[in-house]
Amino acid sequence: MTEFTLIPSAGTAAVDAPFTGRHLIDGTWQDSADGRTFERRSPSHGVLVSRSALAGADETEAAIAAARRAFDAGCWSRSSGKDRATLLLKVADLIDARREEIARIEVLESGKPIAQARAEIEGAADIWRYAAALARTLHGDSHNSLGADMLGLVLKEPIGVVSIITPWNFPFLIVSQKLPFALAAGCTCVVKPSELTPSTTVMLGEMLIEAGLPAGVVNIVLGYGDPVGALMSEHTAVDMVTFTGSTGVGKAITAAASGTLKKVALELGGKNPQVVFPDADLDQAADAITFGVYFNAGECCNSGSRIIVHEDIARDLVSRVVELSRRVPFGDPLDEATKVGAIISDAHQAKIDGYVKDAASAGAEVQLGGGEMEVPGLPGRFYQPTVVSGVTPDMAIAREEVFGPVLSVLTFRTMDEALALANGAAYGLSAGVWSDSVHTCLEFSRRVQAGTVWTNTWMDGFAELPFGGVKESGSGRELGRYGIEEFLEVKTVQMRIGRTRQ
Ligand code: TXE
Repeated sequence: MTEFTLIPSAGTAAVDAPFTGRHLIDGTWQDSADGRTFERRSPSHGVLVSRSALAGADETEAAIAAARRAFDAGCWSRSSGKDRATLLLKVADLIDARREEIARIEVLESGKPIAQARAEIEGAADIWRYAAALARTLHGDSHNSLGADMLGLVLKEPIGVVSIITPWNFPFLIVSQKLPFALAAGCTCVVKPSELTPSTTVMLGEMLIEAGLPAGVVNIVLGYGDPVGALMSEHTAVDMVTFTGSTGVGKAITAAASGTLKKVALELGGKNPQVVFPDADLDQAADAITFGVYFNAGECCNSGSRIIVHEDIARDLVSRVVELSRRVPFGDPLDEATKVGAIISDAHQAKIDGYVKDAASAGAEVQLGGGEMEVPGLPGRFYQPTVVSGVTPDMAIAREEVFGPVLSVLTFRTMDEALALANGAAYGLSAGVWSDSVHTCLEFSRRVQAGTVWTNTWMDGFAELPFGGVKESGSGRELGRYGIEEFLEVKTVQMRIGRTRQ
């Protein structure tokens, strides 16, 4: 038996011509003033996928100024919920119409499998539709029990100009967890996608223009954290920053934003525990654990990368997960059968490998994988499905986000021990519990420190349900009704009625 299931190159890597990305500033597509560009090569196929204009401070300033002018002019910020919803729905239809084109670029820039890219884009269109519905239901409160001659109004108003900074792991989905909600609220925006995956955000800009969005309401700048992201965080004309990415950069953004005390919403990393009790359905748990660790090659803030299993069933569970792991198809992201594609960059591959090697030298046992992997016919970077048992809480692999196809297994004896391990990490994004007992599931759910708890399931997602973390996983919530509340400011109006004196 071969050790892993490999999908060789389907031989269809070709990109007719690299995608050309320009900045969208005040309704027009622009190159950088100095003509500088940056390139992205496919992490799986090595081909040149895109060449994008590289923004400096001047382009970033221009984009922020355009967003400020548009907000203050009121063409969007004072428009009706109905008009906003109509536009968001048009964008959703355009996303559906261009799904294949977006998915292909997403695959080539990120290395993720085509079937997952399609699902991500379908999910994104659904979120645009959900945000459209929210735009029409925005309302505040009225208070008529303040006395006969007083009326209190609580208004919800758009917060203003929002900087949106996104990462490379779900480029189209993550911008769609922020931008439609900001727009539904009436905000104007400056968006910076990751320098590794800029192109599908540019496509989204094209769709916004086609749908009829007024100039300056959404501006897109392409480039690096320094200087673009940093300027978007500190600028006095920006009212809020929403960021998804690493905890380190989240802290840097918070520091940069503190000069103006602007609002910051952060969706950062996770070290998500899944606790498996002895009465769990082990077939179901093993299947979901395998999915949860390899989904998006583990390059996922919700990766279920830390299994905390009762010691009586640990051996059984690990052997089931190892067997399932051997059957997960790794390989060419353009092949329909592939479930796990390439790793985003050489540096990231080395980081993943470092965690596994360090754990092994500290006494953990590598039950499967633990190294780089060749996929026939592809020059890119792939990492083996990896299961590491005998992990202890002091090891870096148990505490830090690996962001790769690597599962760490720890064991426990009691609920208190399981919770101490689960809550022992600095992160608090999501957590899971596997048990047949509703009491066990509820007790764990109430005592675990996490923004989302999955019980007897892992990583379902719904536009209706809020998502975000506690502790070093960030602040604020995306999706659900909370997703739009983040972009709203509360204003209180107190009205004295009639001619009474105070
Ligand atoms: O993210 P960065 P990276 C985690 C994961 C991964 C690690 C590093 O553990 O291994 O982060 O990934 C912009 N001011 N996650 O290096 O650097 C940058 O240009 C403003 C978790 O790619 O955080 C990009 O657009 N912006 C995660 C975005 O920040 C700055 C998703 C994210 O890049 C900036 C991705 C600065 N000073 C990685 N520096 C999740 N939560 O899902 C960089 N940027």
